[in-house]
Amino acid sequence: MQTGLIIRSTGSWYEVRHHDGHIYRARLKGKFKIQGLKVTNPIAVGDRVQFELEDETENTVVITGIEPRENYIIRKSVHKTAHGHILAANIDQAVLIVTLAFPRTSLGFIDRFLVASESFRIPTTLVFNKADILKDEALDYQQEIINLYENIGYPCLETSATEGANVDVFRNLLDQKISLLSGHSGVGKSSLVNAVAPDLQLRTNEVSTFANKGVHTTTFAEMFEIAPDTFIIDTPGIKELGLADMEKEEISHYFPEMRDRLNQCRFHNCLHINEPGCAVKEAVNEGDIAESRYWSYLGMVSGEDNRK
Ligand SMILES: Nc1nc2c(ncn2[C@@H]2O[C@H](COP(=O)(O)OP(=O)(O)OP(=O)(O)O)[C@@H](O)[C@H]2O)c(=O)[nH]1
Ligand SMILES: [Mg+2]
Ligand SMILES: [Zn+2]
Repeated sequence: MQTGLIIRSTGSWYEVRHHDGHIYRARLKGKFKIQGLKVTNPIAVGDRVQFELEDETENTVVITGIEPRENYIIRKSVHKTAHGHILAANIDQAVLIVTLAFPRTSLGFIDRFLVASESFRIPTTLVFNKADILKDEALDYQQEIINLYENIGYPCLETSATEGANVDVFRNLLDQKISLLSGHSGVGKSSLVNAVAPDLQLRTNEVSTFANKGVHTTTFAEMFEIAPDTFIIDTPGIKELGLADMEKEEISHYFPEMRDRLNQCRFHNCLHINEPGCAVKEAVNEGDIAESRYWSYLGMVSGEDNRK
């Protein structure tokens, strides 16, 4: 028996990477069910599996078992609503690439992403790219935003892919990890990856073209090894992560600065909207919770779709 990492999935076939780097085509052995989780796909990209060699000349193996997952991103299945679809598993971190201009990433979008990654228990770093095109005031504003998120506990990094600024820090951030790379189209995801892994150039461009064709992208994630044991998942369908069936009461638990104050609210089921004795609202009034974060929160509680 051998063990490996699922790096690609097409639904019926998988690609599994053995520790020595060899990649096999893999399929599941007969009936394969994971206890207690209603999903349409039992195995996803990022899963660590056990397998047995099936046919050496054909390079095929049979997956016989799966290791417990540290985390996973799940979506409601398009076909069976009672089931979920696992997009990726065992993600060490999410890296959200943003630009405050050209194109503008809104704070609402950042906050939605952070709430989703909190809910999936995936630590997240914010990368502010295109630092080279920001002038004085815009740079000051960016610094304010960075302070805001660092105070909450999210590491932030300013980069310029074109000028090579902090590209080495970005490389270290990814080193020996499985990272979910996300961000709006045009923020510079491919440029940053190409800056740290020039050999991969062609491949990342291919990802983009593939992505633009749509259809399969939301369903099947792909993982790229950009350096030894360093993987990125660059799958357009999971850029937004989504707030999978979150209850209203749950949302503030995924704002760390609100979570810290929840037990100080007068009512245990406080939604922090207009209840008396609300510690969250008080903190907003005192300036201890950023107004922009509170606005994002209200938008999410009211079910507003803020994907811009
Ligand atoms: N000035 C400046 N331009 C950048 C920087 N990074 C990327 N760009 C430019 O921004 C444009 C988009 O970059 P991409 O790397 O293709 O963006 P992407 O996030 O991969 O976009 P999608 O693949 O569509 O999701 C390209 O013209 C890049 O040259 C940067 O740091 N500074
Ligand atoms: Mg790209
Ligand atoms: Zn409250």
